[in-house]
Amino acid sequence: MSLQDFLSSLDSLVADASRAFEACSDADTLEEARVQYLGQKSGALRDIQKQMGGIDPADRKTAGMQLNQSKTAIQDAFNEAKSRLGQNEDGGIDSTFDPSLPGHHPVLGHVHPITQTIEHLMEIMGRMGFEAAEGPEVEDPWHNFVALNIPEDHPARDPLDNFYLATAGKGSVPGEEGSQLLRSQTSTVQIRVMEDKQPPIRVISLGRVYRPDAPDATHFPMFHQMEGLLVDRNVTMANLKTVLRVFAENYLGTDVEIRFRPSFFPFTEPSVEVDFYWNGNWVEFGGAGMVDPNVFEAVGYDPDEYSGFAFGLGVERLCMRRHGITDIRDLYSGDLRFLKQF
Ligand code: FA5
Repeated sequence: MSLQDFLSSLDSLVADASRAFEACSDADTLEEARVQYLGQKSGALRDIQKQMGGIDPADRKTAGMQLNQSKTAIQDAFNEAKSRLGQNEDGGIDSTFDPSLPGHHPVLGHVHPITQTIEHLMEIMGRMGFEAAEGPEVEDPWHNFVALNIPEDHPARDPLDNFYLATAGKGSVPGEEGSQLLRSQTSTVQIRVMEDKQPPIRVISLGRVYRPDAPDATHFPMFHQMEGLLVDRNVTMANLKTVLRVFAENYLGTDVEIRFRPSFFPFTEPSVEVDFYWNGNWVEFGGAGMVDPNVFEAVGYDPDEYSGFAFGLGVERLCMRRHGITDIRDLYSGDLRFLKQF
């Protein structure tokens, strides 16, 4: 055989073998291809090698060198195909995979404890037939004060006790018509619901409220309330007390002690404040009462026909007692070591 023929059969063998290895899609066919081209006994490379004896001795050195190069090229093509199929040269699993290493646990965030609390409260109230309603956080004085029977000169409307938004022109005077503020209570949603719907009504509304309160262990300038409103015929204070008690026992446990204290809110009459007992102290967690007839009139309901109760509870304080959190500021510190516990 001439050197020329020998070299060109090597070239075509390298090309054929590379193509064959590339086409393999699993370990078995790759192994068959390996035997076909690189097999020690009857592989194609071996067959060509056997023809070395027929080559002019002067050309044998060149032929031998080319044979070695071709063998390396075929071997490389095989290795490449093998690693593509996820195996190493030993036929085992990819050598970069170490099954003894600990598993990879991506750090996933989770739902904030206050959001978890909101979902839990909605679920408990939902079982008592209360549907969720929503209202905006940026409000007008009508919904935050006027319709709630809070008169012009009431201290609750003081610009120092509210976050009024800076507005130009009409409404630039805080508290006047056209001005806007971050709602200071979710009672605004009572008005929006009653403006929209006729009784019977049984809603809750959970959301953020804002007050320029100095932060301490139980106060934060932004916090959440759960408002409740039930309007129907012949609603009584006993209904209100029962709903709040059932709610508290469901959320805080049947052994929770709660008490109702007489209080005053412009939009309820009579009014109460509700406390739970915790670590030797009574802690206020909400206000409540029978809807004031003036509020019914503001939304166009007949106060002689309908009666109702309303309540507004502090979501943070409920969450704190349930989870044993003693400082509200921890909830908003953004400290992951704290938040990860929930
Ligand atoms: C009200 O906001 C009334 N709207 C509640 C109400 C609704 C009364 C319906 C009658 C009928 P008060 O200002 O007391 O009430 O707030 C209610 C609850 O919000 C408090 O009991 C407390 O749990 C929570 N709260 C008040 N201020 C803060 C604050 N700065 N940080 C955290 N929680 C607060």
